[in-house]
Amino acid sequence: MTKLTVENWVAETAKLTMPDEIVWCDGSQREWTELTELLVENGTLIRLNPDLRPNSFLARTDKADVARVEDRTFICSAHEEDAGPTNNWRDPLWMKNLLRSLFKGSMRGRTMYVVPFSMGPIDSPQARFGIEITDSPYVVLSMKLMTRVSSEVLTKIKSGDDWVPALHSVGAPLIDEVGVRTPETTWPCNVEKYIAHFPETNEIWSFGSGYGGNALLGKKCMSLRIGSALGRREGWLAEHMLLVRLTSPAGKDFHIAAAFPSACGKTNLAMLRPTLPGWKVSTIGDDIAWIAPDTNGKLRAINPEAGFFGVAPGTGIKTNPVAIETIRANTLFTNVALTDEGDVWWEGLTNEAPEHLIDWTGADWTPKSDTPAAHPNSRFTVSLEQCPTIDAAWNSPEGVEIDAILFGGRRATNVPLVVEARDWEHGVFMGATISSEQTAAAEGVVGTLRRDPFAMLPFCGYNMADYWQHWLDVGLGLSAENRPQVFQVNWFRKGQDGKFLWPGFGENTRVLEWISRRLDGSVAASASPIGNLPALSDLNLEGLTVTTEDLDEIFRIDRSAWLQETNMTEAYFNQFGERLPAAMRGQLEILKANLA
Ligand code: GTP
Ligand code: SPV
Ligand code: MN
Repeated sequence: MTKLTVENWVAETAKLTMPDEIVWCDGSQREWTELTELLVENGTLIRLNPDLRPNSFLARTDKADVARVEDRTFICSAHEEDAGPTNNWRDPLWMKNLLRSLFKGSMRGRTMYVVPFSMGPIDSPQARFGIEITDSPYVVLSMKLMTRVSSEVLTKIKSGDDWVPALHSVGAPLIDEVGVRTPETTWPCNVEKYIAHFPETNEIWSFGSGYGGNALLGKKCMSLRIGSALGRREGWLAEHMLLVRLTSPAGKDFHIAAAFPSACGKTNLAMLRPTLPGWKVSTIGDDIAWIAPDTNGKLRAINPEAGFFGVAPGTGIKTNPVAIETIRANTLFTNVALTDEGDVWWEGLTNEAPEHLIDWTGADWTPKSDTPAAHPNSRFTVSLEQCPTIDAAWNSPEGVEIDAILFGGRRATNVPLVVEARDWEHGVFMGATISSEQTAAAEGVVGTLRRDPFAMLPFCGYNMADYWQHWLDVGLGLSAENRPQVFQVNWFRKGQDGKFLWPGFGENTRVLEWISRRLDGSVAASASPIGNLPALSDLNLEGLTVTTEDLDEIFRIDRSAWLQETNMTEAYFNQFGERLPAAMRGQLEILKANLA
């Protein structure tokens, strides 16, 4: 089979989608200026007050295009079992046929942009290249912030490097089949949406949405769904994880990767400002990590992204001062509120809301309004370089060696603040059994508890049970002393009054400190049915105002509730049939026996 060339693919796609014009992008400042001016002119972007927020813009989406659409996300492998019971599956040929009919003429009257990008530093052995074709200038701008867009990528591809074709259309042609023009809207999209992945041929086709993970195809589509399938074939891991360096007062470094479901605290932990004196956290990534065994026999990770697509609500000076500084300028905001001074606002930015705002839908808003001013999934898009705590290694081709892996989620009950896995197998079991209360990051009912194994439920490009086996294999391929230690954390446990028991944010340093002491072996832990727990006296609680009753509650293990949870886990595991790794069933039996 001859390799698809970029030129052929672009020509074929143009023939199918029929744009007015083709523009090859290079991620330059000139391109940024041209496209922002274009979008300000047609009303898609509002330029924020340059005195308050230089070179920054606000986009308001269509009210029905505000989050990832998991129901409309498909894994198209030849065999349905290879997508597994947690993914929506379609036959690849069937899906391609359907997509061809949808993409036919879908760019009429529009410009088709060709965006060459690298996930990872271009010279990294772990980097992967992609080309996104899109008819959305908003997507082009976002890709510039989120990835490394460069014509150097085209040169690399021409010299033979692999690449992922990623095709995107908002599905809103400006001219119909008979040549009649329709007026442009500020957020073109289509009610019919398809986010389709072909993991066996490394292709992505996305139709109908202009929002986030649906449209910025380097992110979830390539770096996680296609990436995870690639990683399985090639012996590495593509993960929904933040990546940080924790430095102790003595100057010892620990590299930590952490998987929490969408809107469960990755960006916040990645930018944590420690409340304990002498400790330091520096940011490498906030959403995705690519992890591979290195020549030292350890796991080494890079952040394939170059920007943050962060949740705005809840981001304030008290909770995340580092983010506030990061977004001071050169930021693209989506679905936040606009102040009368021409700046942005969202719930949690300040304690008190301004007297008057324009909300995310474009309507007048006052503190008396009964809807939020910013959409709960409103976001900021900004380059990693602007982060004041950015780590020196963020752009290094080699990445960093991982010392610890954390799993977490939003759990009002049951799951303690921190618990350590007994060993790798137990750690994989912890990852596989994560459940979390649904957030606004995806369409669906907020607050319902759902399983989100490894925080990868919406992002695993193949059968989840095979993914667990792959995790077992990768870890067991390392020597015991080289395996990262695994922990489960939960910042979200609530008391009887419905309030969070743990202050979270910067105070999470206290948990990181205990973890680092477990890593260097300077503190003991006590065995419990669910794993190793800290002695309260080993947690540094100096200066913290949490009551002893609340602390007890944060660590309380309710055996009957846990037994109930094991029954749910069993039912959950059963859907994977024969493909469930024996080690996972074994771990479940151990847990049951421990609880009995
Ligand atoms: P995605 O970008 O969707 O993958 O989300 P994320 O995992 O990066 O989540 P993020 O850090 O943006 O946090 C989501 C929400 O959780 C925000 O509203 C935060 O304010 C809130 N949050 C983060 N950390 C904590 C914490 O330690 N305690 C509490 N109570 N809330 C937190
Ligand atoms: C998530 O939902 O996990 C995100 C936002 O990081 S999106 O890019 O839209 O997927
Ligand atoms: Mn995410």
